[in-house]
Amino acid sequence: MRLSRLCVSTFIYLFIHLIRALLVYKNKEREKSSAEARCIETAFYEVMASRLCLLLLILCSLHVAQCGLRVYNVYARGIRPDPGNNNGDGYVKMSCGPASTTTNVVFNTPNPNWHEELHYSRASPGNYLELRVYDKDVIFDDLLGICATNIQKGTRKHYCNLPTGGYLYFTYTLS
Ligand SMILES: [Ca+2]
Ligand SMILES: [Ca+2]
Repeated sequence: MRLSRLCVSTFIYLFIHLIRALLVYKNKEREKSSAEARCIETAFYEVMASRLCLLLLILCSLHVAQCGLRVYNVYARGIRPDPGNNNGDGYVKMSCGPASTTTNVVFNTPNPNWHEELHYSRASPGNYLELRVYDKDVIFDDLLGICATNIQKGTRKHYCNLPTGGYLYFTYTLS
């Protein structure tokens, strides 16, 4: 919310300066000769270019500042989706607040690595992060376990023991 207000304030600031520069240019143009007007026009465009550079820099810094929550390096070891079957077809549903994502299915392995990430720019400390591990099947997928935590600032590694066997590992960063 604070960053959004800053962004709006930045746009208002730049807009006011743009209008002011335009008015100054128009007034000067009326008063001066054509040669002088060209100089003013050049100066005007230089000022506008510098303002645009400033705007781009601010937008880039806002984008970096809003990275929020990132969940990554998600993998499992030793999952056992069916009795007597050590290989699984695992995938993970990750969610935090309104943000959610589902990984691809990694077929026929008890040790899947998932490369998908969950991003949530509005996350804050204490938010509930949940990862559900499934085994893909023909009709009904099996829920192998749920791994959940209330997120805290910084980078943290987590793992959970899955009830059907094996472990789920993941890392998250909350900035
Ligand atoms: Ca199964
Ligand atoms: Ca399966």
